[in-house]
Amino acid sequence: MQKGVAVWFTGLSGTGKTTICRLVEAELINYGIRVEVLDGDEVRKRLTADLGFSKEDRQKNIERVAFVAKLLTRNDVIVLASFITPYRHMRDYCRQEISSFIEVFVKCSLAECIRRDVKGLYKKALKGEIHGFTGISDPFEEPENPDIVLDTENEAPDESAAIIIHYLMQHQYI
Ligand code: GGZ
Repeated sequence: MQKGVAVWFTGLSGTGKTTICRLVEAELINYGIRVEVLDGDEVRKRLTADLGFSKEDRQKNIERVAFVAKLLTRNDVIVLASFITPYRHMRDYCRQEISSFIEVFVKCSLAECIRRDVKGLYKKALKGEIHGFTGISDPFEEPENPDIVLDTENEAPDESAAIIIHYLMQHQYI
């Protein structure tokens, strides 16, 4: 048995949201659980390709994804959503829309994200080549009361994934 829930990973670019989601997904598939990943990078190429990174567009992006997550979770799919979701009001909106919702703060210092800079986006943002980049020239409001905090500066991705799996088991979603 499984119970639908949206596990919503929020955090800066480069904190490890996508990596952790994919590890959790693989583990759940192993257990024979129905799971879908909604990831910013992929969703923005398809469902929200018309949107940019202004506050309004980010809001629309999250609203559309929350709608999809709501449909899936009410059909008892486990949804792993990985979006920066930089504003508190956006995350509160998701919590209201999706009746079963777990907020996961993927925590990592800006300095470490800049050091990692996997996609070279921070370098560009720091040079002013990308405007409104979260953490550099756009805000990220840290969650005040997340259900789970993953400290990816000090945890390996598989440890973070194990925390999520443990939480889902403990709360009888899986
Ligand atoms: C933040 C940006 C930006 C700007 C492009 N600001 O590390 P990534 O590359 O793969 O993840 C980031 C992704 C963020 O999309 P989201 O849908 O998660 O954002 S939001 O929740 O705010 O709607 C990053 C890339 O897109 N990216 N430009 N200006 N991230």
